[in-house]
Amino acid sequence: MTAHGAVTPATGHAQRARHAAERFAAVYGAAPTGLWAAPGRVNLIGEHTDYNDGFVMPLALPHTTIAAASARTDGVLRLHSGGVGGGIVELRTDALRPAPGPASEALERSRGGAQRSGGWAAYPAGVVWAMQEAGLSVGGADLHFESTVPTGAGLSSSAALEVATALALNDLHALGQQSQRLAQLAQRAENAFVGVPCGIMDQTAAACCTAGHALFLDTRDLTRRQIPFDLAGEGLRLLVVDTRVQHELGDGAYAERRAGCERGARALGVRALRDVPYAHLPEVLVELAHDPVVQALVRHIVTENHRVEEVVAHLDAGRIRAIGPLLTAGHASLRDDFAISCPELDLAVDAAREAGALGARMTGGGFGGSAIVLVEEADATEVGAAVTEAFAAAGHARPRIFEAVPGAGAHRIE
Ligand code: GAF
Repeated sequence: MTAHGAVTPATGHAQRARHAAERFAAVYGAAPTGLWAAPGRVNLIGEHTDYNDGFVMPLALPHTTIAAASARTDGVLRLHSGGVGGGIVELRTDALRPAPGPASEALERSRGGAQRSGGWAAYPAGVVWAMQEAGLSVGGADLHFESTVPTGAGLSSSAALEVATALALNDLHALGQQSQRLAQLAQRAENAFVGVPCGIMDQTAAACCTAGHALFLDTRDLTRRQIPFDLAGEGLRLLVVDTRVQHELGDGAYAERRAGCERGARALGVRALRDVPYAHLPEVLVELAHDPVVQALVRHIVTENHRVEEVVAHLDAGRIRAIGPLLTAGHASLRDDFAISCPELDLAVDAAREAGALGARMTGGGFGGSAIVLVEEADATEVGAAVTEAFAAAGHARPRIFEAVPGAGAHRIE
């Protein structure tokens, strides 16, 4: 892929860890107690189903956020990022307060306006707040972050930051929480402290994925199954096309879709849209004919849950190639019914398909961000080139294209 699209370097983990430790020492004046990493993700199938109690199937990227950290016992939380300028953000753990509105406002309020910084620090600060709210004692910490997860690309850089923080604090303060519980605390931080009404998929992916697998998650009861996803062994590649159209979950459109789904569930008298059987979809759509917007949202969620189940069945039977058309159908549903695609995502999918991809779809929250493309290994370079050329011809910024190899979930590095 090097000839046609920039490949984001996701390798050099040991080198990055060493660098993070050195930067921590330079910032805080002593070596960190440990280093933890949490990955970004792509979602193979099951989009916007996680706040409808439905099914999702993310896989971890090799791109990670590394947290170098040491415990403190004086109630002080210090945060520093290698990727964002602005120095150390210093907060008191007992003064953290959730607030509605954008992350930066919540953070500003929680620290009494003492220092200014971007909104990024609200994510780790929110994790500390969520842990304390859950009765866990976090006496303070010094944290330094380094990340290779692209931001604003729909690849869950926020969840990687939250989960790296959660895992570091869990170990440093011996909190004894399991990975799924850490994911829930991270989601709570994002929902209540940062103010983004996301589901549980991204944090669970960051905390619980395993290398070589896609994670089949039932977001209602949080049962998980690791499904082998050996692309290389099958002679396949999964490409990620970052359109460079920045996506932003906090801008209202995500919350609007979520509210629409909840309206649909209420109208149908079910707890969540997950409870609408696929077989009943025709009658359900007639019942919702008076509200075409909600009708389309419901159609997406019900068919998408069904697509996840079909993908699982194919993967269980060893038919990886057969999932291609389901990915493409998922994109059409997100574009036409859920209305969260954009011209760049549609072009990435169409150009990849025309160049011979087995299937392609947008991944993540939508309104920009990234697409995934399932392709024969032998066609990968050509398909990547076709997408890049189509973007150039349409006058779009050059996309960043790289390969997704299912990586490990959050773990301690040393
Ligand atoms: C974003 C959210 F954070 C997830 O919870 C999920 O809803 C996803 O969009 C759409 O599937 O990544």
